[in-house]
Amino acid sequence: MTAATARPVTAATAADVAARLRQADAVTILCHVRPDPDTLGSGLALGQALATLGKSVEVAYPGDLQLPASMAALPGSDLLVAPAAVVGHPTAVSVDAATLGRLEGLADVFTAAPTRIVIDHHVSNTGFGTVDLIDPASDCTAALVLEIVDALDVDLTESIATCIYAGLVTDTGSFKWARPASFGIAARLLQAGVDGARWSRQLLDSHPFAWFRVVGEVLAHACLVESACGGAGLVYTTVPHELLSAMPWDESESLIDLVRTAREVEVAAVFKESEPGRWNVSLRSKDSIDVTTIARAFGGGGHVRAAGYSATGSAAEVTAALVALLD
Ligand SMILES: [Mn+2]
Repeated sequence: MTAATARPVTAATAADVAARLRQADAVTILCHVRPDPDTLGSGLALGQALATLGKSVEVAYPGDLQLPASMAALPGSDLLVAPAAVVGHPTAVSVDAATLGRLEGLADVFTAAPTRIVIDHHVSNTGFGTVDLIDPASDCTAALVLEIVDALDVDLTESIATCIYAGLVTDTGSFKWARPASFGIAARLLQAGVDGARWSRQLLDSHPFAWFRVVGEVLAHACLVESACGGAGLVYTTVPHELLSAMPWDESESLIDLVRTAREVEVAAVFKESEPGRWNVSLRSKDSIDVTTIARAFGGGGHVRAAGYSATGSAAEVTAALVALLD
C-alpha cells in the first residue's frame, strides 16, 4: 500500500511568509483542535516573534478544552485568547493543521481573512491558504516557524526557542525518528537557553497516576490481526469514553506509542471514544505501509508513518470497518 506523495499546489518560502507578515499590523494565529506541542509551540513562537516587531497578536485553538499544565507553561501563553474572544485580524495564520477542518469552529475566522497563511509539514496537506508554506521534509511545523523567525530578523530568545523545541522534541518522539537537520536545529535551540531535560520530561515523560489504570486496561484488550495488511499485521485497541474521560485529554496521545511497539505487526491503531459513539482513530506504521492511505479511506489524513481519522458507531462497528479494509 504505497501512495503517491501529495505535493502542495502552491509553495511559498519562509521569506515569502515573512514578507507578508511584515506588512501586517495585526495577526491572528490559529492552532489545530486538541492542540499538541507542535501546533501550540509554533503558534506561540510565531506570536512572540510578531509581538517583538510591535504587531498586535492573538493565538487561539478551537474548542473549550483547557490546556494541560505542561503546555500552559510554555512561554507566550499570555497571547492565547478563547475562541469566543477572537477578533479575527485581516492576516490569519494556520499552524500545523493539515486541513481547514482541523481548525473546526475557528475555520470561519481563517477563511474570512483576506491574507491567509498556511504553515505545515503534513504530507497530506494540499494547501488551503493564499500563501502556503508546506514542507513534508520538515520534522515539525515549529522548525518552519524558526525559518520564518530568522527571515523576520527576530532574535531567537530562550522563550521563542523553548516553544520551537516543544514542537521539535514531541514530533520527533524525543528525536527517535528525527532527520539530520533536526539535530542541528536542536543544538541551536539548546544554545539559545532551552532547558531540554525539563521540557522533554514535562511534555513526554510525565503522567498522572490515573493514567496507569487506563494503560493497563487498554493494553489488556488489544487485538492482534496478523493476517491484516497482506500479512504485515495490525494491532488495535479501543479506549471507551468512560475510560478516556477518567484522565486528562492529552494523556491519551501517548497510548498509540505503547500499542505500536507490538513486534508482530506493521500497523497499529488506537480508537479513542471522545464522545459516546464518536471516535478519534490514531494510526502508526513502521516501515512499509503508508497510513495516510488508510486514513484517507475514512476521510482523515496525516503523515506516512502517523495518521488519523474520525469515525462514528459502536466500538465493534468502527474496529470492524478498519479490519475489513485491511484484512
Ligand atoms: Mn506537527
